[in-house]
Amino acid sequence: MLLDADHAAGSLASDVRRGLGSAPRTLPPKWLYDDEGARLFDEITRLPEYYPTESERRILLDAAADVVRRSRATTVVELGSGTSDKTRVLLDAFAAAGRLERFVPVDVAEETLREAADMLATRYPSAAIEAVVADFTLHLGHLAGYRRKLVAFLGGTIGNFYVEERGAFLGALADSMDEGDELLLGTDLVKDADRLITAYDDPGGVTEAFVKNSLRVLNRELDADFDLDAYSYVPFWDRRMQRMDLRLRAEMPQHVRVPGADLELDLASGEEIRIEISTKFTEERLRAELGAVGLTITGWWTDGDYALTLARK
Ligand code: AVJ
Repeated sequence: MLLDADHAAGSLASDVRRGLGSAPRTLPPKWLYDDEGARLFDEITRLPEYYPTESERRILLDAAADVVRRSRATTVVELGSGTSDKTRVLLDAFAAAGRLERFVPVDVAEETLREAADMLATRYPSAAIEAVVADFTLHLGHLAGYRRKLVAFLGGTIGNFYVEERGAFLGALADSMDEGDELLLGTDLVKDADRLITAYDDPGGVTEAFVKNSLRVLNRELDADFDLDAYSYVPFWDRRMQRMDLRLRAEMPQHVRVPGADLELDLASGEEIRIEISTKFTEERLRAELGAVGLTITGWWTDGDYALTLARK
């Protein structure tokens, strides 16, 4: 199942029309990850202030053998696999137990996926590597064909969904699972607001550049004329919703043309566009949300900052 460039461009235009044309103005975060965005995010993961990547890596190293012991899966599916860097720890553990029959990395970035698939085929010669180019927010149904699977969704990406999207996503994911199939989910945890804000507002401004790059994507892909210097970066902790809320604020009135989305915008001085949210979880909330779609927690590993959850249908 391959997505072509037109499909991607079409959904950018409609996402932008829907998101920027509504109040409050928003933009779906998946459009943050063009080549430059992916490079900036990679830089974020190496910032000392941004703890989640390193936390998850350490937890996974610690827990991988345990995950395999508790799991019944012989197929591992990874949503948003990218280079499958961290996943190798998990795959190594499955392979060491003689349980890795198949690995299915799913990602929108076709080139990255091809390179990863070649590397993985060499590393796990006895496993079938079946890369799928797909937007996992739209095409979960395809996964239903895989039996005895563990679906890994790492990196805390689930935190980017709005609460109703998250419910729909988890519901669709559970629908694609058989009885006994499992989910391995990486989530960042609720913690002290200062640490959260620092993680999303590094002094070197890498996160700000990453968030502002979204406007550059619109300028390039949709011929928009956003003046990046007219916006300031406004990250804050939304205590009620338990999420980081990352916005850009127009510091003076802006008239913006977005011909590729057939849209013109008038932003008032001080008006904000929400670019990304990053929801933080508690064990209770995860238990409730997973339980609501028929998934039961069977494993929980944490360093207090970040958690890996294993859940079974
Ligand atoms: C890749 C979605 C997990 O929410 O922490 C990092 C993205 N945005 N800094 C996150 C991100 C700004 C990141 N995720």
